Amino acid sequence: MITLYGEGRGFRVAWLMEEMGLSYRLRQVDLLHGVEKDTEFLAVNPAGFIPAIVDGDTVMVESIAIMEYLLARYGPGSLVPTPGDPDFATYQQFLHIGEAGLAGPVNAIVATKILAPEEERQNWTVGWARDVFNSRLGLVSRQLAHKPYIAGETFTAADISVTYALELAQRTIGFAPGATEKDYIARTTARDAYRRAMDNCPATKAWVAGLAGAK
Ligand SMILES: N[C@@H](CCC(=O)N[C@@H](CS)C(=O)NCC(=O)O)C(=O)O
Repeated sequence: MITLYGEGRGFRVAWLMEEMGLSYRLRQVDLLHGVEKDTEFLAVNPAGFIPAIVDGDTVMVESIAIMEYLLARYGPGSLVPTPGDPDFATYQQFLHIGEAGLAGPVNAIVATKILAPEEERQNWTVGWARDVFNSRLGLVSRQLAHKPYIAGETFTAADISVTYALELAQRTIGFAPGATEKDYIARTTARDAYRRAMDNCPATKAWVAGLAGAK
């Protein structure tokens, strides 16, 4: 049984495990209240960020790396194109752009806009992070203009990475998806595995419901 520590980007990992039919349990981590006293979690990830997993003797952090580990160790089924597939390079590229080019810059914007002291909220770095997000989003949009999924004709783990990032941006920095991205998000989030992951991630579910109610 795999233990997943924390929601947030842990949602990517839960969604992947649902797609793969792996059994896991979610161990909540509250980053905002008392994480410094959560000795069990800090023993797993002394750096104190989520997600992390424990799988037997294996302990890991970094959502995309965890996904690659699970796919290599227990899969990948149809979730990764084979290295000889013409879509493989595109798959690999967008798997990482989902975090390095999209969700990563969102973190910088959220931290500054929401967490920084009032007088430090307007700064050059926020504009830069938004430009990084937008330029990588351009690559996503260009791909989705002629393909239903981010690596091509079929759903892959890269769609989990990118969908999570787009939803995070919608929920936190006011990203308004165009028609193509909206259709894409509707397509990927209609999957049963997404719904099951959402049901297993109560904090994410409550957060999303709260945002919907606030509109
Ligand atoms: N690149 C990391 C980012 C992890 C990350 O930013 N996690 C957030 C929650 S989703 C967090 O733990 N933030 C608090 C911190 O970094 O100390 C990943 O993909 O796992």
